[in-house]
Amino acid sequence: MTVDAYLSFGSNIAPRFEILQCAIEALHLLPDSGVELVSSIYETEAVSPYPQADYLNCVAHIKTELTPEALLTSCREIEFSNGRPVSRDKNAPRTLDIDIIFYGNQIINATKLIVPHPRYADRRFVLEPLAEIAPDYICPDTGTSVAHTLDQCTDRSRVHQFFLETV
Ligand code: PH2
Ligand code: MG
Ligand code: MG
Repeated sequence: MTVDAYLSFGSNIAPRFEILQCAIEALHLLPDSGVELVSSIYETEAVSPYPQADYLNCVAHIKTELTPEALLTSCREIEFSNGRPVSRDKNAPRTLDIDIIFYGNQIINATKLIVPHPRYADRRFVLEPLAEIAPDYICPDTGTSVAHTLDQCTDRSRVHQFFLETV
């Protein structure tokens, strides 16, 4: 069975841009999966209890035959091969974080994996790139569209499209 899954990528440790590029390249090598669309990259203010560097964030739409658990394992492998420490403080800066936002219309409440992501609707850094590539996608937990969820989002932290400076 092929499932549409949406993944969120974030990095706020240098070299942020190259790390996201590597992660998207690795995504193309996922077994039994294909990359459908990748959003623009956004520079975003860290949502954090204490100040930390701005993130780069993006979202990808894949079609996959991997189970949610296998997809999570593959995402962890991509995180680790991009320098993510095995354990660290929950709110610490990160070289690479990959979160499964949606896995088809499935609602998963396992110890290791909660999907839809428990905080996606409160995070502009997830919703802006998601709305760029999938505004009409129906969020399986609420039955409303991504565009509407973004419209209702009260997170006012800074999110804007990131362009590389050209010389
Ligand atoms: N990830 C977090 C916590 N805060 N803030 C931004 N802007 N972008 C993120 O990816 C992010 C965050 C936890 O995973
Ligand atoms: Mg995260
Ligand atoms: Mg994560």
